[in-house]
Amino acid sequence: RFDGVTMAPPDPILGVSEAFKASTNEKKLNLGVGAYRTEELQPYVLTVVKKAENLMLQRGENKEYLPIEGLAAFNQATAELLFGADNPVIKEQRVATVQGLSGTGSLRLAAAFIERYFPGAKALISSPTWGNHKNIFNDAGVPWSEYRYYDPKTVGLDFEGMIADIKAAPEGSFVLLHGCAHNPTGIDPTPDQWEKIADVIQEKNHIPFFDVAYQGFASGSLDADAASVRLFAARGMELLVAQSYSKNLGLYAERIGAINVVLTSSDTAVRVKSQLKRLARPMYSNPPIHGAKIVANIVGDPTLFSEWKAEMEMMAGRIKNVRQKLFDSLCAKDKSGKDWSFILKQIGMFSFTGLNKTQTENMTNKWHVFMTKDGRISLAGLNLAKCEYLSDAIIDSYHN
Ligand code: PLP
Ligand code: TYF
Repeated sequence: RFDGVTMAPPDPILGVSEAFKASTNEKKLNLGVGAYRTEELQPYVLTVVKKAENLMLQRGENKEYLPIEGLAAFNQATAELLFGADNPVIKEQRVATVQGLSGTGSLRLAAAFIERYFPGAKALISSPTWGNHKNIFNDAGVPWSEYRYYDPKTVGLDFEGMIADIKAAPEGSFVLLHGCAHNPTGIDPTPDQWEKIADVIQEKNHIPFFDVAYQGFASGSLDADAASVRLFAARGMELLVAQSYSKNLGLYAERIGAINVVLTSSDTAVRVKSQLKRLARPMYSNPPIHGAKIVANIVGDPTLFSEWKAEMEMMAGRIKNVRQKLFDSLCAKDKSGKDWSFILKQIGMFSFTGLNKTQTENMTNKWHVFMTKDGRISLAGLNLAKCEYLSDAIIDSYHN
């Protein structure tokens, strides 16, 4: 009776890792998935995470079910990291926070909430965006459309287009924004542009919906990377924020994150939280405890907290170093006069190279550089030693 089931297409990002594994070429380089690697190109478990896990073992912490909303100490810590502990939204208890199954699960829970309480409301997503955003809204039954974001001519932000499309959307749309380090482009609005985006969203009675997957990982500073979200919260707006600890704490497989809804009263926050729990219960009952305890233990201990910040700066710093080296190497080798400065202007673990589909195929087929077809490369999968090789591959692919 299952004979009619057709083959599902592979995930365009995770499929790249499969192709990489299958390659036998010794020069192969995996710049597909956004996962941090050391300078030796190995996965990295943060020292501070190991310390927190040891502490948990020593204390003999149990593995009883968490409540539906997750670990209370985690929920408190995660909202405070995002908004700052002395933010009025925290002080006035105007945030409904529910622990989610990392960024993806938190986005999905929020999408289910939108579908239930704002039926027919549209989500607006950037063009391009992280591929899973479309899947999430499709599966939740939330209609979506795109707003202009990337301008191929400048390899920068199409700010005019973005503003025009947000303005043209039906009132009360949910505008999905990347809090920092836009995936896949690495292009973020300036503080001034964020203010203007907030202006149009307010004008149109839209609801901002932030996806924060890289707090602290983009610039190395937790506060700097939360500036966009805080700017909106300071205007007294209602907004949603999905958080992930996959990148900034390297907890990819622990599935730890949260959904935060900022409301105008603590009373509404209590009711919204109760409905988020109602949606979570039939989907997965309650979230996993391990990652939540790691985060709560690290943030709750001043020594561990500062160790985390140092390791995060180290990771962000390594990515900035390869970014610089790749730029230097491209400038030194390329004789065409092409302006490569966009590489230095981009933020976070990704660089959008502007390579088209045929050119990315040349990258993979001829040079064994595995990357997504949209021209994105993950600098987290690059080390200083391979920058020259990569720049040869990019120059060859551009001019072929
Ligand atoms: N949103 C964006 C923009 C991402 O890049 C990612 C992946 O890192 C996520 C959400 C969610 O990832 P996870 O489900 O591992 O937290
Ligand atoms: O964009 C990336 O590479 C990361 C990791 O289904 C990722 O966000 C990619 C695909 C996916 C889940 C996570």
